[in-house]
Amino acid sequence: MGPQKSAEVSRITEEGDMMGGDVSGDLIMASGEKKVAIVGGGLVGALNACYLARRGVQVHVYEYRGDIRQMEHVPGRSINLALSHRGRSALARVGLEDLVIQQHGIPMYGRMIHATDGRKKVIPYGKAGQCIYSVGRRYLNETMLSEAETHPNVHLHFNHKLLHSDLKTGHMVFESNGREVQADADLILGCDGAYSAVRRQMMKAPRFNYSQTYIPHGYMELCIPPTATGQFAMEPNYLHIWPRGEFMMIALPNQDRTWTVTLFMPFAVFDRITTPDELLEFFRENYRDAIPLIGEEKLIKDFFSNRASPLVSVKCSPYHSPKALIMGDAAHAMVPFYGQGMNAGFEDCLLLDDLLTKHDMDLERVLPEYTEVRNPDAEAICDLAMYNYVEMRHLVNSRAFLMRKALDSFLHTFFPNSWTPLYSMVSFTRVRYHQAIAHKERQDKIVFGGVMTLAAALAAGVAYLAQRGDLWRSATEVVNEQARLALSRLGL
Ligand code: FAD
Ligand code: EGO
Repeated sequence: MGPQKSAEVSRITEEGDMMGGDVSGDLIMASGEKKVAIVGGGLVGALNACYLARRGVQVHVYEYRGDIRQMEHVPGRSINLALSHRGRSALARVGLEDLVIQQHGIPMYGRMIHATDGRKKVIPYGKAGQCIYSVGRRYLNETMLSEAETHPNVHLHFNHKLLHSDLKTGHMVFESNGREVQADADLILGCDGAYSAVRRQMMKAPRFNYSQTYIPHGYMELCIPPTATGQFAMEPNYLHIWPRGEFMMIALPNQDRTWTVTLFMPFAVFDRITTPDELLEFFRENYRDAIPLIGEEKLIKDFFSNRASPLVSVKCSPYHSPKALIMGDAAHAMVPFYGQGMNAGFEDCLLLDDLLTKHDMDLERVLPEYTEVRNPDAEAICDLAMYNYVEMRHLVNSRAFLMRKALDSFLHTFFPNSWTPLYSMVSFTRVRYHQAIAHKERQDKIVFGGVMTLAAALAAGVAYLAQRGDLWRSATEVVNEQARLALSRLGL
């Protein structure tokens, strides 16, 4: 039996032990002899290991890569991410929130919008002090792996690539350093990312729904170094956005006072930029103020030594097989235009933990309920992310972007209890994603209703004034006067 960290955990395992004798279903993971295999030791797999460790089961994590804690350079995906309320809540339950937020995270209190002419404007997120955090992917992953490893019932197997699996028996075949390694588990948690091998196996089962979409945009990460005096080159406590319609660029701050800049563009546009001159020309036109921050030489060097990466959105269901469950990107990869992929994956871990408690680890109940509860929310956030991708491309300049966000925050300050921007509901609450969409649709109806009511009131007013001839005359005089003034201002 593994260590028991809290009263809550020991209660669960004790109940499990008591039940172990008289409940026959072998999918009840009552004792410490039961084995959970986590495929993938990325963000969601590592957090899941922390969660499962506390239940006293044997946890085996199989990760394709080597141990990132021993690596000098970690190849792969985005360097930093925006961590918001859902992700924080999930870290908090395993005692990691402070380590990540206080020791490492950089608060971002709003977006700083960069116009083409270099002017900048801030629009705060939600209420004063509300913020999201920029965190390093590597720091986060290493912190969770190290926490998981403090439990003697957790075993990390690096350089293990899942090749084959049988999701009915729990049998797995890995490739490790050129050798084939076999393993068995009572439960396989597929946390192996957007190109999941566990999901590929699930797809072979009948009645499995699957859809994937590659968007025309790819992304490339660039870097803004610290200034000569070692400071942040831009105001650090904001998420910087350069909205340019088809070309979007954002920057998030890092602990070492650098910025990770992410450029989103259609692959076709990336492909058109083939020489340093073309690149500088493109930046002068769209991101002039970023050139001195990155540095011309560094911009050229980084752009041409990098290549754009694709962005994929994946929806599927169900998430479970008799002995397996897919979580995180494996179940719901999304385009990154809401900053929620990791947050949603972390919230997955919270839900699984809740259901394991609710059903005393009876997997025959937990797994179907997990699919039933999570699927509508996962698909909702995939949709929201895709919707933002479409909407942000339509906001061709920073003015349009500012207007949209300013209207939302204006309504929020005047009606703090009845008007919550969708971005706030997604980022600062744990309102279920599909309910956040429903709430927004209700709000839109109210606003539309409000506009219509106002129009009706105006029409009624006009009709009333029309009846009272004298008032009508004075009213038309005022209108005429205003019209003359407006025309004279326009020089007509
Ligand atoms: P991954 O992090 O991909 O981990 C999967 C792991 O499984 C990897 O370690 C991999 O090596 C391993 N693996 C794969 N195949 C196998 C195999 N066959 N056998 C064994 N191991 C295997 N989310 C946010 O919340 N906020 C953001 O600001 C944000 N920004 C993003 C920006 C970009 C450009 C992108 C692309 C994504 C962003 N995301 C963001 C989303 C976030 O990166 C993902 O949602 C998150 O990484 C998902 O975690 P995961 O553990 O499910 O998958
Ligand atoms: C009108 C204006 C409608 C990720 C703006 C919708 C996303 C969308 C990629 C930001 C913030 C964390 C992000 C806002 C919108 C991260 C995010 C947003 C990007 C791009 C991102 C916002 C990493 C969309 N949050 N967000 O409201 O500030 O609004 F710009 Cl390209």
